[in-house]
Amino acid sequence: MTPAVAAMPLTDLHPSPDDITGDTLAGLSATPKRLSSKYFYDARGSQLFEQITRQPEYYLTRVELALLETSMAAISDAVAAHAHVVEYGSGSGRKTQLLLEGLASPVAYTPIEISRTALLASVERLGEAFPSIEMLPVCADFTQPVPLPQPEREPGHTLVFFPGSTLGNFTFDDAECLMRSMRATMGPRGQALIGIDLDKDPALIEPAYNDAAGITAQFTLNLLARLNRDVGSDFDLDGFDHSAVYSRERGRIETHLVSRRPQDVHVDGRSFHFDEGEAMQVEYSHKYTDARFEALAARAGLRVVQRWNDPRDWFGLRLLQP
Ligand code: AVJ
Repeated sequence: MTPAVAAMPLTDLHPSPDDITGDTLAGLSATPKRLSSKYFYDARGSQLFEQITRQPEYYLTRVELALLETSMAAISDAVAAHAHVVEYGSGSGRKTQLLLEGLASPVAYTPIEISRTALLASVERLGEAFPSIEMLPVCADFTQPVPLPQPEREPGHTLVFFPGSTLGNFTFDDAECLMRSMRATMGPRGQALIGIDLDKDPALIEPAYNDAAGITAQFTLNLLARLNRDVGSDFDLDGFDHSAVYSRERGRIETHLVSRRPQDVHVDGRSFHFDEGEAMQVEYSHKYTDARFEALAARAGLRVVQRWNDPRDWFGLRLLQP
């Protein structure tokens, strides 16, 4: 019996197989070909991502968790009490635990997460740890408009929590669009706490996306396994290589799946040809300078009111307001 989950009102807006098929066909028809990184996160993908966060080369999660811990008192001072915390792409909820512990009496917690398995597991754990905080899980693609559940108790304001440098997975234009929708979610008196990976020596960044144990390669290739299952495509997982390269010019890791030989892939009755060496774009992970991040926020109508960095300036937390 799992009463905590059974009692929880899950809002389920998980993308339909038709949505995923449509996105896949559009991406394979584009030049160069691309697939959306949001589909990395099925149950297995979320698990592999958790494994990535424990690889020695993947500094992001470790550094952000430590930064959250050391800056929590200051964050708590800067964030109004009785918040409704809304988290985009909550994953396992490890960072949420620290935030909900540190904030002054949050009223409700709404995680918006595309992986139903990861969502239910995290909210069950958090519900037990924080019995006085109302848990309002939403399974959804947070890039689409999401109707927010209303907490039973009136919150003081909304705090959008967007850690992990997940923002970095979006192009500048898409990130602006997403931050605009966050501004709408938080309202005129709301706030957002956003985690960003900072620009640094590529010799530190590239290994984080090319771990020696090969977990990131498995994570990238799992996208093809997931599509084979959910849209009935016939990608050969042995036919592609993971490639992640840092572009200094664009300030981002560019991840591709590179075709090892000439081959054809079939999706929904259509055929797509890959040349040997053809690279299909599957993920960006942008790294930010303060100037670049502030320009982005400004375009979305938000301003940075406080900033916290770890001692080496590898990772940052930014508090934003309309
Ligand atoms: C989801 C943004 C935290 O881009 O660093 C990790 C996803 N991809 N390794 C990132 C990811 C490859 C990750 N975030």
